[in-house]
Amino acid sequence: MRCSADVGNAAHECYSNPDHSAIAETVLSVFSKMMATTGCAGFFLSLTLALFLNAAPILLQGQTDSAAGAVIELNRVRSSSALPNGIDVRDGDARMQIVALRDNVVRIRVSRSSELAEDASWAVLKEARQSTVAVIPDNTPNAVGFHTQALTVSINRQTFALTISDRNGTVLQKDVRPTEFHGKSFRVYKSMPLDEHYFGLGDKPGPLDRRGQAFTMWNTDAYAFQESTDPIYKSIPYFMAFRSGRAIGVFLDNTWRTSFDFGKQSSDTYSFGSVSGPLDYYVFYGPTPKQVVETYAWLTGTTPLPPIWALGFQQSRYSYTPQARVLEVANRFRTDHIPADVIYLDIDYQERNRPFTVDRNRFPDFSGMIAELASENFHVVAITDLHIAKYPGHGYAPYDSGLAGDHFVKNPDGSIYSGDVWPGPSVFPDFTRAQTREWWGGLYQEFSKQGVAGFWNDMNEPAVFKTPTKTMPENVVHRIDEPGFIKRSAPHAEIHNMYGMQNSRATFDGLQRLNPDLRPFVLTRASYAGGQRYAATWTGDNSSTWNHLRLATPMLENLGLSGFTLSGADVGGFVGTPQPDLLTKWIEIATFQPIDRDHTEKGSGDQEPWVGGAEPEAIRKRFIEERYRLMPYLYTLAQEASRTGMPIERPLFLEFPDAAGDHHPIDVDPEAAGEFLLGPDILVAAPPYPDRLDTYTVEFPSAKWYDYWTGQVVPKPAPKADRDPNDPPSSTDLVSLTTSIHPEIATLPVFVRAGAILPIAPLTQSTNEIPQGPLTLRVYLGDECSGHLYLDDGKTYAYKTGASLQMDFGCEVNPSGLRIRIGEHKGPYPAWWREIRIEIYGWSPSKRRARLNGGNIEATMDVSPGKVALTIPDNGRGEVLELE
Ligand code: MIG
Repeated sequence: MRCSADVGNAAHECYSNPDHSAIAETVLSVFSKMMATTGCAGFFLSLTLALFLNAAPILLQGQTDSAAGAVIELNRVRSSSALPNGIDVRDGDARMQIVALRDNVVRIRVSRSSELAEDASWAVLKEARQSTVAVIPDNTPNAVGFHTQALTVSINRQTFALTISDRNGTVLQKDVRPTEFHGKSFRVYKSMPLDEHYFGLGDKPGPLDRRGQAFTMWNTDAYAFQESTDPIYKSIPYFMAFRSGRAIGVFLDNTWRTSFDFGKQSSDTYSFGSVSGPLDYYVFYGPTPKQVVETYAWLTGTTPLPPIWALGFQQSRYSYTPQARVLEVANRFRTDHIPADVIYLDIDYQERNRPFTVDRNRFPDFSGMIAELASENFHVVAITDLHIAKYPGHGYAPYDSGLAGDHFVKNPDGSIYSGDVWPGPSVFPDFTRAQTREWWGGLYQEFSKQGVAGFWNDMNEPAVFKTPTKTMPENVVHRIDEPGFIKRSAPHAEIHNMYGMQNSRATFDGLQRLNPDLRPFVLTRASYAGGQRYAATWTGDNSSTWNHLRLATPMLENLGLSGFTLSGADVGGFVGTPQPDLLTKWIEIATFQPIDRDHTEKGSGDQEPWVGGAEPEAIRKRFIEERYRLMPYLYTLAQEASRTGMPIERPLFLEFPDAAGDHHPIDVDPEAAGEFLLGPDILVAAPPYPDRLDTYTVEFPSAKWYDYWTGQVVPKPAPKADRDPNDPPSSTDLVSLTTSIHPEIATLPVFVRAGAILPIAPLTQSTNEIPQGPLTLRVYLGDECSGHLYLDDGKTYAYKTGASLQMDFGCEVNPSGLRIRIGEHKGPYPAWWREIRIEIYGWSPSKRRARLNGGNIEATMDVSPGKVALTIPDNGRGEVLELE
């Protein structure tokens, strides 16, 4: 085994470990590592595969399930029965049940035995799982199946191959090999068309498109992860396949160690499988990628509307201490007039790293400090790791009450499992018990009373020190005691990937109980599909390198497509100290990303926006200010995300699936690398390699865009004179607009879609401040235009009972001029403005005449090349402004 030292070590360990399932898992993990290791000779992979296929059943012997060890393939339909909402098909004991939840959503459950696995899920909402739609059975000599209004599902009688097509017969997904079970493990193989692209799987590093790579889902503390590191912190076994303008979603709802291969093992096949647990997956059809995003949100939920301060600038480090330093950093933002909303307390505020304690030496007046920060409009987010110090007999309440309530996970012999983490020997809450989550939530009472605004759940993979697996043994016993689930115990191997999700759920629910009026803010590192319902997330311990700045964009885009709409990467990088230019560029780009949090590790140099002198500080300040001006737009996006699951940061193909003539996702073009969208309207065209000073080309996903900073229309490029009509078209020939950028440290190219209306606020230093002055609407003329605004108190749940304000905006150009419609104030929440300043780009008046609601007005039109501006009153009843 020369391929990888890792593999050798793991194999060595597995033979000295007497636990059978652990051995099988290690073999599988070796297998998936092999699959993920580049540079391995293909023959060696197949050798390992063969080895695995033969070895696994033997290694699995001794498990209680009688089917363990058996190799089962589903390769012939022996019987089938139609269901009102689907079909049940058998091959011997093996069984496949497919039901339609909606016309465009099917759920596929396969079992080696006639019993299907328990119908319960940590990810998929009950209402979605229980939703049904009537289907029409199809029965031909070759196939059995059914169709809905949107999909045809057919299973070949001779081969058991499942094909899902749209109603025009376009194949969306197709088995290429029989589904197989080896003992408890299974794998499903689908055909992989040449022009299909794969997105999602959370924030796994690497290119946006997952094609050509293989991935393992096993939540891992991946300090200093790199572009090829897999797995990292989260497991989101969900992807979107996009081909020729059509998208499907595929979600494998299995919390065990799962793996996905997009053509790495075999270039015409993608596959997914697990070491154990149910074969239970959902396939859903768009056709647009947005519809797929919405359906995934229907299945697994959305990120709830966050407090607005979570969208402000956040400053963190490992760790700000003592108390005076925390205040000093916060004060510097105010004296330098750099807007900011949040400051973080990392583990060193605690006494000996014991969660839910405060080190009184370093923080002599903790609640006084919180109050002082609050008076300066700073919100404090405190870390509360899940590991509870094993510290009996000292009145450490989290340990004492957890022990009394039997809240900790156990070893197979019934003793409490203990592992070493920051506090030293620690015990771990059994978050899959509803009562344990309730107990955990109660631990926040004191901090919550003191006014700590948000909480940070780190290390919840869970990370454990002094063990080669970096986590707890896979046979540690968890208990599932949960409405909707059969009460039972479960090995860590089953719980591991959603342990962090349940940790953040316990935190979120607990905070809601403690403060029913306030929206909690929880930041989690580990999670599973559906975890977006409880927490925002960040991408973990990245590095202060230009390459990591580049990597953050596809990571956040894929997280967004995977349900996590509120996410960020440590700005400036966690590991190491960024050069001033790197920090500057990172702050520029992160200005347009959902969570904007500067964070760094212990021992690194300072990384606040002022580091490096007045010149870089001024640039960074300018960008952070821009984020605050954009707050109405950002918050409106967060509200949209909470309703529909639409990400805040979006790949181009999500908004423009047909951007290229051949309908490929233009994000994969080298000319679009580095680009992303903030919402539907703002295109950030960061350099593909942000450290390079070479001129680069920006490819636009549609024909007309404006420069965000100047308001000027992006000029059409001159046709290429040297273009030989016989040359095959390059990717940039397939799109209608490109531009050339000379990168500079002080600037970031940002563009606005023609037809957008952006709501902009006067600058504030924190989201607590009420903006003073008019709301600005920037109208970027297109064939038509529209925009939307959502506003509420930014903190409470009053919006749920109607206390919000929504407005729609529109415009039309007609022969006599331009007509701008400002919608009425929908909802009673009071606007902070009395006037609206309208800035129109891409239009010039002929008569400089303005009429408001049919009457002439006196407003002065401020006319400059390409821009017209005027201010009008907004009484909330809706306005029509006509300009000539
Ligand atoms: O083992 O709390 O990813 O953001 O600063 C390191 C200290 C523990 C890892 C987190 C990082 C945090 C750090 N934590």
